[in-house]
Amino acid sequence: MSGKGAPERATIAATDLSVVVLAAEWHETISDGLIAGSVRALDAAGARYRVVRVPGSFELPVAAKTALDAGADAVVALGVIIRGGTPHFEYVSSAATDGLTRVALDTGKPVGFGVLTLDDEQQGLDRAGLPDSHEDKGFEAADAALRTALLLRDLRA
Ligand code: DLZ
Repeated sequence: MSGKGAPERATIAATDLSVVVLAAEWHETISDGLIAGSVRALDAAGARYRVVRVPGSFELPVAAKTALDAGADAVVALGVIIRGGTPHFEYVSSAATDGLTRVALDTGKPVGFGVLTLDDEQQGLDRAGLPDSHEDKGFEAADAALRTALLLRDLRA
């Protein structure tokens, strides 16, 4: 997937939303960039949030479910999974992706998807919202979570 075609978006106001940012501990530089991008989006919208580290991307779904069941309006799930020489990449990527999708559907609450599945570290540095990056996937994931939370509220009204 390329990042081309992403829409231009105006700033939103989400001062009454409470968000949990979950970030896997693997690949720290990229992961820190993703967290900073998410925080930029949440601060810009005025949302309340906390950032919680989880051991790895495999643990993101259960942490997301727990945070949403405990009352969060939305979760932003951040992870960095880099392909290695074994099939582990596919298992962790699928578990994170399928698990987070299931959590969103089971809870009826948004999960911003900021899990990068990469062939190498450079692809992550290019997408991590760092000074030399050309994409900011952490910001995009948080922005999508907030917009979806507001959209779902509107649909339920
Ligand atoms: C084991 C593992 C490996 C090999 N690679 C990654 C990775 O690139 N990114 C990531 O977020 N987590 C990785 N993990 C850890 C798993 O997600 C998980 O934490 C462990 O298998 C323990 O359940």
